[in-house]
Amino acid sequence: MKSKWQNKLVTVIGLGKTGLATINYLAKQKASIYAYDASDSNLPEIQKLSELYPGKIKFTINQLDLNYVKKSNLVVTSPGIKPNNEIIQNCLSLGLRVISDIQLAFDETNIPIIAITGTNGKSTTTALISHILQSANLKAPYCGNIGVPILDILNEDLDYLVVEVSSFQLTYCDSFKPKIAIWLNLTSDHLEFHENIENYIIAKNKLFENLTSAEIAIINHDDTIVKKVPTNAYLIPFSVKNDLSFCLSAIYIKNNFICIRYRQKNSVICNINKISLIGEHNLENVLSAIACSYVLGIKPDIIASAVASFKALEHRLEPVITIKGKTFYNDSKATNTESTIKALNAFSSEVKIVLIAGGRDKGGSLSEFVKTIKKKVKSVVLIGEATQRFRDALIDNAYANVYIATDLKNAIDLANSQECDIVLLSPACASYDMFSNFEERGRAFKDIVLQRLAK
Ligand code: UMA
Ligand code: ADP
Repeated sequence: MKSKWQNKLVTVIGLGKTGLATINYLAKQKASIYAYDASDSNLPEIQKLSELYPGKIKFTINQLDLNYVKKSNLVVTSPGIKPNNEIIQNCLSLGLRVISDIQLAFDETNIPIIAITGTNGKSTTTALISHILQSANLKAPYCGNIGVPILDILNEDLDYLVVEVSSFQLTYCDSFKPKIAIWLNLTSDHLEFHENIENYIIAKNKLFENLTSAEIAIINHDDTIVKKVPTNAYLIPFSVKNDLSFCLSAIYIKNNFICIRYRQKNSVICNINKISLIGEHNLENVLSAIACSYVLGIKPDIIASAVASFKALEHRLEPVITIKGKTFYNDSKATNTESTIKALNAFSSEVKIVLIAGGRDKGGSLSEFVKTIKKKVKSVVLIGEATQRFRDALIDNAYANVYIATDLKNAIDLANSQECDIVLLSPACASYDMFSNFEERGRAFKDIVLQRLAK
């Protein structure tokens, strides 16, 4: 059978996970590909693909060949390429459609999509929804920004695609219309990409702009920006703070029970003490995941037991080990101050916490961060490029218990030498000054703790 991609040329920008999955998907459908990357770090992978699809793939490194771009029917860009990048600007001025892999997948499939976005909590919520749906025997794998490119699993026979969607990917969407869209929260982040918070909000809004009353938007009623999202979707607000029983449809907590009301039907799902994840922030994730599963017809008892059996993802407030009364937590995924604040607030004020923070500074305001540290943290050990600014912010606000470490090993030793109940790695920073990503940082933390201390 002739593929609709036969005799079509697609330009793919970026040869990381997204670019490679896009090329593999399109080349399999007989498209011709022109691929470009500024660096040669994934050269072996693209060479392998070229051998797999002989004559189909042309690529250049660090030197864009505009002749190929001009002849292209479509441009698929990786999410890490900024909108003001000269290449993107060139493609747009040539009148080319520039889209993300998420938009391409949407164009290509009839599998219903559940899309999850937000500054924090996306991966946890995405994995939890997939876990609940799979507990109900549905084929609903997670994919997207969580680390599994959507195009890698598109050809499988599935009931749902549970897709974590970043603001970067949304920037390059035009007609994306999931069946259910979830927006968890919005705080200042990713300004290096969006330049200002207004652009960041515009990107998030794109998830909702094509929805009609036939689609569902599950949105955080407690977040002043999220609750104002312009959309025609059928709304299901969620709240961990307010009783929303007055709404036509909503999910909320009453007397410690999770209650849902959906199109006039009311159900109680479970007591919040049955949830395995800790912290109020995770309650937001759980409410949105329950609402999503409920509207898809999953029975409350199945939802309740799936929520109870779900384990925290690696690097998200992940308990590592308890040694001599001290529990070590790996929260390496906390790459902004907001998520570190949430992590600290997940513990009672009675426990003594030593916080290991720092890394590549994202430059945002530190005032709430410092306030929370003053309330909840016995001492702070700082690492990485952020050390000086974080130290100054703490000392200037009369918080003196600050230690400066030379590296992560030294930070763990300094933290371990103090009397406390919890040692929490929750950096509030990106990892790129010392590690290749947050996963490597989290694994290094766990390895050092287990090797040096757990003897
Ligand atoms: N590149 C260029 N020019 C540039 C920038 C990058 O050529 O100006 C090239 C790089 O040399 C590299 C490739 O582009 O070879 C990397 O592309 P990418 O940064 O888009 O990364 P991918 O490997 O395709 O991974 C992306 C997501 N990365 C980003 O959004 C930065 C992954 O999310 C996602 O898991 C993956 O697609 C699969 O969908 C990571 C992430 O950090 C975890 N996301 C951000 C976050 O969660 O905060 C949004
Ligand atoms: P994302 O995929 O959006 O980065 P994750 O689920 O991986 O989200 O969690 C990232 C970090 O954010 C974790 O360190 C966690 O402590 C924190 N976090 C998780 N859910 C929320 C939430 N709803 N609000 C604020 N912070 C959260």
